[in-house]
Amino acid sequence: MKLLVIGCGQCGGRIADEFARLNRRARSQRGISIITNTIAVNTDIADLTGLSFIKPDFQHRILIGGQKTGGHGVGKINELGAEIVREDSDKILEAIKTTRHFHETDAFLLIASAAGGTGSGAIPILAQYLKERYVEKPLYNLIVLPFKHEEKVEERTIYNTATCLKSAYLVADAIFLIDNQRFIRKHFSIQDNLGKINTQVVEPFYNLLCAGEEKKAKYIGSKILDAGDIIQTLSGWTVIGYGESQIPFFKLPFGTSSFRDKTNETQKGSHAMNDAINELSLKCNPSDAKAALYLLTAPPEEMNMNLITEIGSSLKRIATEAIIRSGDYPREKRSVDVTLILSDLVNVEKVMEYFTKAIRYISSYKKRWEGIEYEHREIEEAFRDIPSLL
Ligand SMILES: Nc1nc2c(ncn2[C@@H]2O[C@H](COP(=O)(O)OP(=O)(O)OP(=O)(O)O)[C@@H](O)[C@H]2O)c(=O)[nH]1
Ligand SMILES: [Mg+2]
Repeated sequence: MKLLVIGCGQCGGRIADEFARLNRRARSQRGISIITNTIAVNTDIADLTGLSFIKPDFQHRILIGGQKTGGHGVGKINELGAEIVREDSDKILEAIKTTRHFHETDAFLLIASAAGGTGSGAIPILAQYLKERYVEKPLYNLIVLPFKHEEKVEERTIYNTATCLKSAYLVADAIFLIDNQRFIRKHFSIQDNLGKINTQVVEPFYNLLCAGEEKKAKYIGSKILDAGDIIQTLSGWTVIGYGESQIPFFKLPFGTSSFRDKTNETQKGSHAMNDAINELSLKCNPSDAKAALYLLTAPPEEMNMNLITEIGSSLKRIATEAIIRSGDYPREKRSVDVTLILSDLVNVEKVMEYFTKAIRYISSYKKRWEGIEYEHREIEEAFRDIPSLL
């Protein structure tokens, strides 16, 4: 599957940059291309300059709202992010149109954080413009949810997140939800953490996108997972995860023939599946998914029906309501890997929490504002009654 990737704002741009890196890796390791173009859009010139893999020209690193923000971002006001992208959308649409292999694009992937200003405001507006213009092309969002500590200290965090999620849901075909908090590793600085989180966020997409683009016969599975399967699966709130089970380097020559080894073999599969479930990009209940997809990647000699069946049934046991699609991708590597997508989630607790908290925030904000207006009126009245010396 080939994506056209657009990152909005700082977080969106950096994750898009990781996708550009992934594409390079696919080209150099596997000789295939999984991305038709990667673009970063931002109101902040420094953020655009700091990227590494996205081409460093104005068609790929697009500065918007230059006059309004002086190139320094919108300071967490996502309404301003939305307004700026409305005014400057021509630049972005033009860059998309001139993509060299645009016709090969299977879907758009737009990326942003929900809590910031630029990306949070820009993503739904841009999605809407693209949907109107390219009616037939699936359009997905990848939205990063804030860390817990940000929800506590910054008032706009909840409000931005809720408005971004609602607006994105109204336009995008599916939304990958990524919870920053799930990826926190202690002992790393924030900057280190962000870089590592971004790498982990894109990793599950590697095999998933490569599988259907593979050209060499020996890497083509018995059940190919291609763009059609992915597009049929993706809808509404979606999470993604990746798990692996290492294979020991040295195996006894008659290893796989005994009963015990056969059991170990299938256990490797369910171990990788459990790992993928534990590593899902947002905590959710698998039984809330109406669609699911898994891709098994393993060395050709490890790939067999036992393994595939075991993985399928371990998913069916927990994603009880889901239509499950699957594929296998034989690669030379010393591990059994599972990429997992749960989609069309009917209930996402975390999203509901944001909506509830945002409603509370809006009503308390209104009350506070009415209070301030009242006090302001009193001051103005008193001010009028004081004699002036002028
Ligand atoms: N995973 C991840 N999260 C990030 C990254 N950079 C920022 N964030 C998160 O994104 C949110 C802040 O949004 P930004 O993307 O910085 O904001 P922006 O879209 O550039 O908007 P403004 O700076 O307000 O104009 C916070 O929740 C951060 O924790 C990143 O590189 N990776
Ligand atoms: Mg910014």
